Amino acid sequence: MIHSALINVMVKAARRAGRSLKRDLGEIESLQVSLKGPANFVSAADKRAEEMLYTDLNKARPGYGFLGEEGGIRAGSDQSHTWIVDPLDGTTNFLHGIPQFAISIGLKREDTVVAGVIYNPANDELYVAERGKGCFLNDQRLRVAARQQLNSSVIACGLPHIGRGDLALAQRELAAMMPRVAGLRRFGAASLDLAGVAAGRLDGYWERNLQPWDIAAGLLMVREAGGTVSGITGKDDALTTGDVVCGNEAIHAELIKVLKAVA
Ligand code: 2AM
Ligand code: CA
Repeated sequence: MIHSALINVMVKAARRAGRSLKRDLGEIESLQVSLKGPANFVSAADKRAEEMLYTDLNKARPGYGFLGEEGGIRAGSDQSHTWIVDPLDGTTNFLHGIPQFAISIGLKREDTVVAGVIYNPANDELYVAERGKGCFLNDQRLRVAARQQLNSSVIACGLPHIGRGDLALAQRELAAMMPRVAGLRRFGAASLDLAGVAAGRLDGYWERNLQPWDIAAGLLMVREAGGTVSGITGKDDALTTGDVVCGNEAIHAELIKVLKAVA
């Protein structure tokens, strides 16, 4: 599979930062003895990965802006292009040595995400998507699942983090969803949940209160794999609201129906 020069740049950056995270993951277990140790270590690993990504992406495309989870926005001379980067999505998993975390890189041109790369260095799964050119997992073209009914679907979700979000709302959503689906999952890395929907492993996914770096690349992936993505009200505003619902057209519509009824 031959990708564009742009995708090659993104993949190379993701793989280099991924090697760094993978080395750091190996260190985590030896740090578990001290309570504060691992959290500080992870935060350093996270920052190190972001700096690597900034260095590589900036070198390849000087002038593009850069929005990263750790460093915030770094404006570039080119106002129309911005990298949207999460150097470590699924931090809690990483901290616990659970191999469900990823680097997520999106590229926004004007108001549209035009390219995305999501890389899980723990299992070497690499997802790439380019607007109008499809979505791929390790060079295999992806298509969202075809299941039409919730009762045969596996649906992933996100839950409010401690001290944040609307706990009562999340409880109503879970109570409404549980009896309607074949299986409900909570994996803890939004980028990989979106990639999982693109890959047809998950039939659908919803989560609230996410940040652009969690979802920029993944939203494009679901669309390029033929899926439907929106905010929880059904409007095309997931990237700006941080609330996401996705699946194939039918499952997306079913999820919206259930979520709206308890909102
Ligand atoms: P992170 O690991 O990069 O922080 C899981 O529900 C998703 O929410 C992950 O993609 C995670 O990204 C994000 N997340 C984790 N902790 C969060 C917090 N305190 N507030 C908002 N988002 C969070
Ligand atoms: Ca994240």
